[in-house]
Amino acid sequence: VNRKISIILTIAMLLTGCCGCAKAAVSGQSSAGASAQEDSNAGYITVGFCQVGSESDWRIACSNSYKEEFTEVNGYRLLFADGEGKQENQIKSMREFILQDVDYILLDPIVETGWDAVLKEAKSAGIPVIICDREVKTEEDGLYECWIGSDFEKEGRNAGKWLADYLQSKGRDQEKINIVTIQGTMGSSAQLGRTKGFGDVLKEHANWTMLGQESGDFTQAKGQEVMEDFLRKYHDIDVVISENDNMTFGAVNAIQAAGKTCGRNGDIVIISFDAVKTALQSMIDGNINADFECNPLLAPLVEKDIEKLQAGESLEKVQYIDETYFDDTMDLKSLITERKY
Ligand code: GYE
Repeated sequence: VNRKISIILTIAMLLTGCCGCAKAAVSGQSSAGASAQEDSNAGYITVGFCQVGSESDWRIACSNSYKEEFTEVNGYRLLFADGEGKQENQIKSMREFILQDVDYILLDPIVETGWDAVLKEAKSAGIPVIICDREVKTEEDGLYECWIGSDFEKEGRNAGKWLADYLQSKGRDQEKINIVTIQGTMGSSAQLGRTKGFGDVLKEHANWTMLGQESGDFTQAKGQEVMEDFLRKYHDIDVVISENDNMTFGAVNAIQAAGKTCGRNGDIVIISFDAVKTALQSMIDGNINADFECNPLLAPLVEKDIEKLQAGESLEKVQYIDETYFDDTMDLKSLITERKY
């Protein structure tokens, strides 16, 4: 059976590979095809967006933000490429966008490294690239116009500071505190920054111990598995740092299934990141103690940057967006009704 499946997969891969080549050949060589495409795009700004995937509520809100902003009514044609969590898919769609000669490429990079070659290709094709949400680390400067997103390290630091204040308010600041971290996708800016920021505060507290750090890849299912593993290995967990809300939902399930409690008045303190509506509702329900906001509604800001580039203006190379945090001492009910994500 396995052999049959692998034959089918190989055939499927060959077929998709061939379709990819055929498509590339059409948009790259057939001048008739290219000009037909240009005509249909006339008057619109074409934007190719390389999205990470659909791993979390945050990500869905982020994708919707682009689909709502880059509409024909607003003067855009949006080409949306879902990377399905794989950098190679994102690189492939960037190359397709280059061949299609889009006006702009927007890249939300899954991980920070490995982009130099394709960014150079976009640059030599004269296509400006805007990096959004997660960051890239390139060997050379000037391979993209700007980066716009969250200060992940600050989010992690703020989570650490919040924990210190919280423990103090409970008279537990001298107690031995055991912590575990469910990390996001390894090598992504959101994981690197949040781990580093919290880790810096951890170093300042000799009575805090990091028992374990494992990746739950930003999904609920994997977050749950990682938490189950932690609960098997460690019997005295005081705090869970979960690097996004969906992994937190999984962690809460695992904790409850193990017969333990978490959140307000619970055995385990839960600190999360993103602060999507469902997580704030879970905080109201008493399962999460604090949540550090990460704003997914980036598209309107990216659109402003494109307007500036269109007008020949220059951009700030690094653009942070404002963010806050929520904890279970706040009145969240009214906030939830107004919140867009
Ligand atoms: O925290 C997580 C998502 O890159 C900030 O990716 C984003 C992160 C977000 O899957 O939920």
